[in-house]
Amino acid sequence: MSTILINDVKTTFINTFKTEPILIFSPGRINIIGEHTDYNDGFVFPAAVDKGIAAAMQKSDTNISTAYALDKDSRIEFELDKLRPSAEGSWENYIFGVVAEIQNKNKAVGNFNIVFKGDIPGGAGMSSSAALENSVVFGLNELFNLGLTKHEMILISQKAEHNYVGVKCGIMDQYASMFGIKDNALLLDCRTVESKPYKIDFKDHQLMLINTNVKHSLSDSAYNDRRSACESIAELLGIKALRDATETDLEAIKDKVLPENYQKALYVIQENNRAIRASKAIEANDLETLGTLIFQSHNGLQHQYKVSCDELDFLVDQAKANDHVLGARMMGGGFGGCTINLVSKSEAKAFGEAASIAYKNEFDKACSIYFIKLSEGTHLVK
Ligand code: GAF
Repeated sequence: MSTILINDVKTTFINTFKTEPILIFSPGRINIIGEHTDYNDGFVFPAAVDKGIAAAMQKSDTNISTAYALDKDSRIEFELDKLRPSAEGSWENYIFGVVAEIQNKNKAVGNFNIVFKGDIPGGAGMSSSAALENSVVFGLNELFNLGLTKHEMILISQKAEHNYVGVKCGIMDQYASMFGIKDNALLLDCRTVESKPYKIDFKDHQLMLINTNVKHSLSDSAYNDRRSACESIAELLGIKALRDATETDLEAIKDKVLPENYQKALYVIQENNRAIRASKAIEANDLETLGTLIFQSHNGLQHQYKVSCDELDFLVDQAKANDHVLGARMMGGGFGGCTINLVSKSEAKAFGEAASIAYKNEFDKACSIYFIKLSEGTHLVK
């Protein structure tokens, strides 16, 4: 967690609202494997990181609430009884959505002020949105003694995303951001919404992210389309979610579904299995197998689920061509953002530099390298 971020939001809050705020840090996340499995009730393997959103919040004694996005230097005032979604893509939807979903649970939220700032670049696929939603619900729970459990809070954040942002996301991002444990990744069962922590110490290997610094448009609608394709195949199979299907089940209805949707469902079933196998590989300290599963995950996301893009594929190809990288894949919703790489510690810097040069030559733009630390979930900063 960056103390600079915390100090920035605190100072701005005090200068603007002339009162002492509570301070919250809410992290973004990585995901080792298990992509697009969460809304299929499947398994994912995320971890909270040391980058995220810092928020300063306090009750307001006026009839107006104010939200101040310090990164964008953008401020908005709003009335709590008149909340509705702003235009698509507006940052305030994350805040309005959380407040509205708390109200829907018949919990009384009073007026409040918030200043927030983050160090996850938008579109990186590291869940800056879940981090923001969680910071707001966590802060409001504190300020107004709402008595919400962390599980209730993440469901509020998820609904905010569904109903105010318009992305029918699963629960992975909100869960990882809220429940993160330092130095651990969480094997999360998205049906029970319970997780098992795995201490991550890859000895002479480490995880490294490379951000393509691109986010292709239409990613939200493509995401929602994928989700409904999965749901309709589950319905056809007569099961609650694709998590309950085997490849044999799917084979039996192959001629009843479009070939592209068959491939998508097959990807989900296989990826769910990969997430479980990856947890076993980590338990056995078998990094070769983990790396192979990670490469296979990308292959499925690229060719079967079709949520990758040229920039991501290029970076994964760079990883494949480098003997010091055991696995690499796109991470998050797709169509841009980061690759996650399992790379030898001694060669990580050199690989990052070589991939950056190659990327610049190919696309005439820069990628960014992040070395992350697995960190604690959403918390108050004293
Ligand atoms: C996005 C969503 F928000 C998650 O719920 C998850 O589906 C992910 O894409 C893909 O695994 O981050």
